Amino acid sequence: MHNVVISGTGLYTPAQSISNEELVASFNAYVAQFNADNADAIARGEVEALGESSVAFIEKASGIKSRFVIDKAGILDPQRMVPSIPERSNEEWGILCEMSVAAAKEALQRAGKTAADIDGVIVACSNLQRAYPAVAIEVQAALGIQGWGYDMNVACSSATFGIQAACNAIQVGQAKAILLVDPEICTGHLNFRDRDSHFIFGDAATAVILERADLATSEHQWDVISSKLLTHFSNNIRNNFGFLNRAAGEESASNPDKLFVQEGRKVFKEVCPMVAELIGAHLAENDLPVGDVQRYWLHQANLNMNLLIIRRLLGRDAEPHEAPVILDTYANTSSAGSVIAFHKYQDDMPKGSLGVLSSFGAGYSIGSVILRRR
Ligand code: CO8
Repeated sequence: MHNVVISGTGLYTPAQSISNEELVASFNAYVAQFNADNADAIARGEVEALGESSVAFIEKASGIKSRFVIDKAGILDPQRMVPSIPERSNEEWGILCEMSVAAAKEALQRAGKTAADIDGVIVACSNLQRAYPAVAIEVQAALGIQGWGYDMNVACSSATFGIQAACNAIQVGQAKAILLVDPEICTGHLNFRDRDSHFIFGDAATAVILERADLATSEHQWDVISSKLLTHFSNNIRNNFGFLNRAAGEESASNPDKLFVQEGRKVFKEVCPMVAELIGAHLAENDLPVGDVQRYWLHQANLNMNLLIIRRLLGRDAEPHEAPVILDTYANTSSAGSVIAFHKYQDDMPKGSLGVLSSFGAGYSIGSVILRRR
């Protein structure tokens, strides 16, 4: 069995960003129009008036202040409230591929590797642009990587599950180095007319180079000590978009459940203890006291969730450097979130430092990866 290291990470951040103030102004313009258009029906009690969104609520309930997006204008247009991302010809690289390549180039550069060193590409994310060919094979072609590529989806936990898949292939000698990318256009499957969730997500892509420890040369190496995964079925976060929608009739196709839907409170209550328990058990299995971990790069869905998870783990509040926050400016970028935190908050840590990268989300799915700086 070969030892595996993460030797480089990369990040693609879209150029445009939407503040809570801008998002709420657009949402409330939509609400005013809806309530005016339906005034009579609302007065008769046939239609429920929509309530306004609020900047103060969003920040208090989630910790999110802004989010990066691929297309700001389409989202903020109260007549549209959907990003405008024109279809590309089959001869052009797709947008998920483009984001992946941008993140991958930084990861390769930090790892001191070129495309020729990579044996396989895994694209792991919440929503894929198409059924086939795999986005991973497109990324492979765009970067000139030999070997193989495949796509996988474990919602917000796609990155940690992808890390375990890459580790497995490297450990048994099927690959020397693997590029894992997590391109997330969450705004493409978010219902911006839903007050409960319109503020939650943003767009980004991350990349991770995993390779055999004895071949790694970069200054940014982290031993993958162990990974632990858990899934537990729940209907509390769903997206029923799929290839059978057109077979189910028009009524089904127009159901909002073809976009992201959740029971946010239930998710909060159920997932936090599961995550704290899994990370605690994972560290114990590896004879590592919780107090030895210098940093937790947690999934970035909700600030209050992360504070609670750390409190359960440590028995006290986290110092800011122990559980870095990026969701204030990125919002929830699904599988990219914990990797963005890792990418931005790792270089200050001395050799020997211990950290845990953890994801959690739909499924439910939870991943924990224990890392030590080399
Ligand atoms: N403005 C003002 N008021 C609001 C708003 C708003 N925008 N939204 C809701 N309210 C109101 C509610 O109507 C409610 O009013 P009332 O008490 O009268 O009924 C009140 O505020 C409180 O609402 P909630 O109880 O819902 O508020 P919470 O404090 O629970 O906060 C959160 C809501 C932020 C959603 C919180 O529950 C949360 O973060 N939960 C966990 C979410 C989470 O982590 N989900 C994971 C999903 S991501 C994933 O796994 C993969 C998805 C793949 C990507 C999908 C991309 C689109």
